[in-house]
Amino acid sequence: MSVTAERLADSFVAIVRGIDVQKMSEQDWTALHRVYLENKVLIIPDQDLSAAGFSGLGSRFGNVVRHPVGKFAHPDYPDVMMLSNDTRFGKPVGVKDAGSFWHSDRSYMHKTSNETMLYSVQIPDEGGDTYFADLEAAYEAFSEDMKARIDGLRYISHYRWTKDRNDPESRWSFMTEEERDNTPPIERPVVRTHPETGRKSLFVFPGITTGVKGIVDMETVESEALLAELFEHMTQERFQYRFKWGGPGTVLIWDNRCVMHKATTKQLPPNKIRTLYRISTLGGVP
Ligand SMILES: O=C(O)CCC(=O)C(=O)O
Ligand SMILES: [Fe+2]
Repeated sequence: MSVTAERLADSFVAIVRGIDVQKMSEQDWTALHRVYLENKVLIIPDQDLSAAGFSGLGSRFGNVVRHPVGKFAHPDYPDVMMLSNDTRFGKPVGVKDAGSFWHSDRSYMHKTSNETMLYSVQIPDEGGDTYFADLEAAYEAFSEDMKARIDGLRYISHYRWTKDRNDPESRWSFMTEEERDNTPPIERPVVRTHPETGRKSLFVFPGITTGVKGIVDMETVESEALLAELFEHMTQERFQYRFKWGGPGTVLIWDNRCVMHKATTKQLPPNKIRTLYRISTLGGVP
């Protein structure tokens, strides 16, 4: 096979062709891994995967880690989580909205996630796009003064869905006591150095930190002002890419260490059915 990657945005995102992810030689894998680190988000269309095959792709990247909420695991392959707004025998097929706000997966867990990958099973004619933002580009765009100000700062992150825990869509409403205990508030660096590329990126996320305690050892007023400034900066369109799925059979892989992402499934009308498989690999402690 000959792997080709075409860059789709200024600083990140590539579409990869010429590869069958289930039949990669060592050489193909090396090429794929290199373009992944260079582009941070890969789109690989025209794949034909079962949940087992998809799980196998995850294992090439690292140790597949199950989602801290177990309710929507694939019935036969629990490493694979179901994202879906479909129902079967009156029961939801998967989690309806896996995060219609800017975040990085498992950033609230002691060990975060390196890769997350999705595989499209059913895609509506419109809606359900996935947004990405390049947080290395966002960090690099700061002045040297701002970089000096934020380097070394830490913040408190906490796994949560909305401010309102009684909201029926809130994760708090369907997490078990044990799952809640496993997701306590946690300290994180505002700037993270990528363990494989050595590049720095912002590692604080608008959707995960809102309502949480803020920056460690900083007055609340100052912390809130700084977070608001960071969030405004990093959510500018110039750092973003909007991915339109187009149809089934596409693998999407992103690097949680240097990009954030956002689903748009909160706005998806119930007649627009969207079903995907999801896998995440275990990362280190930032
Ligand atoms: O549904 C999407 O577009 C993205 C969902 C998401 O945030 C995730 O799977 O981690
Ligand atoms: Fe996510």
